[in-house]
Amino acid sequence: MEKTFVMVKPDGVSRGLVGRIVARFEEKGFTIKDAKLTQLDRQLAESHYEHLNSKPFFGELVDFITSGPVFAMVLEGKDAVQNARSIIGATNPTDAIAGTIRGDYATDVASNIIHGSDSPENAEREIGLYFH
Ligand code: RTP
Repeated sequence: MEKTFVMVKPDGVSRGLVGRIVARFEEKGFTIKDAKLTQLDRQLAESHYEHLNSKPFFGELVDFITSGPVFAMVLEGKDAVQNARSIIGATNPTDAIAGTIRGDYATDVASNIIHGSDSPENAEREIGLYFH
């Protein structure tokens, strides 16, 4: 069984979507191995998104992700990384099909409700950043 890291971003938490989002992963067959509500400091946000630190939107991204609590989870299941990305939907909600979390709940790439690791290696890295 593979593990992945999934995080409801501040917009998803403030809109009261945590329960519905967790339910989608449970219904799909994932097991919750760990979870917590937490607020990111800038250092953790910059580490998490360091692959984007040359992008023009990096400052806004860090401001946004540290603007309120997030709900971080470790989920386990078969092909967990890929299956979670399928449930989450495309990064830009405009491209995310209905039935995915971003397709159903988001309209803007800068506030797209949820993060999911994009590879098993990054899942391991992100689980280490948030749960240690
Ligand atoms: P995430 O890491 O949040 O799951 O997103 P992702 O893999 O689907 O996409 P990634 O390329 O890693 O981008 C990380 C987050 O940066 C924000 N973003 N903003 N303003 C913009 O043009 C822009 N582009 C990306 C998104 O919130 C994206 O989820």
